[in-house]
Amino acid sequence: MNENSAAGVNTIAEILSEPATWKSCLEALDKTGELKSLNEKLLKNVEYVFVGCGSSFYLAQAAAASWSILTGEKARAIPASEIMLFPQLFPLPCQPVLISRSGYTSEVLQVAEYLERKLKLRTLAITCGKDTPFEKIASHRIKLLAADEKSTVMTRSFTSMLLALQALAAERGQREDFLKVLGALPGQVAPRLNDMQVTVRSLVDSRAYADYVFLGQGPFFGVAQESMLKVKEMSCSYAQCFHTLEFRHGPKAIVSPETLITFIISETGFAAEVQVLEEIKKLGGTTLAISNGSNSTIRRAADYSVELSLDVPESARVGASVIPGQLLGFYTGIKKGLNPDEPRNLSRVVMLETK
Ligand code: F1P
Repeated sequence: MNENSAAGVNTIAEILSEPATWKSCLEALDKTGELKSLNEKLLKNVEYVFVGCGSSFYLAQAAAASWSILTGEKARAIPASEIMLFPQLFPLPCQPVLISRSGYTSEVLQVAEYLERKLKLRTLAITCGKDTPFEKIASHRIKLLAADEKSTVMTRSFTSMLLALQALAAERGQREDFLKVLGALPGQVAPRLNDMQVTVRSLVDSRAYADYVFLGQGPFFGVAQESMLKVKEMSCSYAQCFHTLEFRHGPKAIVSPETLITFIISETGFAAEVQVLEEIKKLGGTTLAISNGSNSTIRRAADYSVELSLDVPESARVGASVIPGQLLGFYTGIKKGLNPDEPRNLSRVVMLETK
């Protein structure tokens, strides 16, 4: 950080640029018609396997759940390292979708080589990088250059690549309605950003937390994972993630007022997830509810609440649901005197030495 730039100046700008970035990425994809032609080239009636590392693996989890919901086809997410170390676990036949913001991550490149050269699979690569080895290995590619970040941590690249994969799923599932909804999303989310910032800043300013838990189900589990990673990366805090109802099965033993438990509440699982929220509040945890709408139970059980208030179907809200977690990691890092633009111990890309 040079002496005259404030800590986190790049990261906060990148977070607040998300709606505009989604708009330009989705419009570029629509203009070229590349998703339509890509959809015709990709395999049909096989399982889709989404692959990535770090944030890109959590993006893979959210994308896989979205894919099954939007297309009715089987899909799963696997970290690139699992394919490297346990190739026998890789499901065949399948259509691999490899995710890498940089296009330089060694594990993803190794997997791309293995799938293309050894298994003769035609992989799809989605990246925000320009002229990368990644795009040269893959048979098909989606490039979102406008979504790349200066910062180490992924924020707008995560949500933009997720929305692009959801748009591809909508193409595959012949969901013209969903494509329209994605196009309207930036205009709905932009006016909500200020309220999100006010709520998250008041939460961060109100007290220090000893640790953090993030809970989600379905496509929101990948969002909970990514929110957990943002808090870890940008504020060097201890954070965990579970499927919401899984939290009852042991992990809730850690609940205390110093623990901030964030519920990323779906519509599909609303009643069951809000029940857990009530139980955790009764155990004395400090709770943050991120939902599209609220009700008396949430208002009673959530110490803090972010209501997205988006007039879009549940699947279209998955990307926007990660923004409060991005802001939480950012403002917690700033409060701890850290610089989210240059997180401790991290680099923008994990490139391993070849032995
Ligand atoms: C993704 C990644 C990030 C992590 C850090 C290092 O790499 O592992 O998840 O936060 O920035 O890179 P990529 O393959 O998506 O470029």
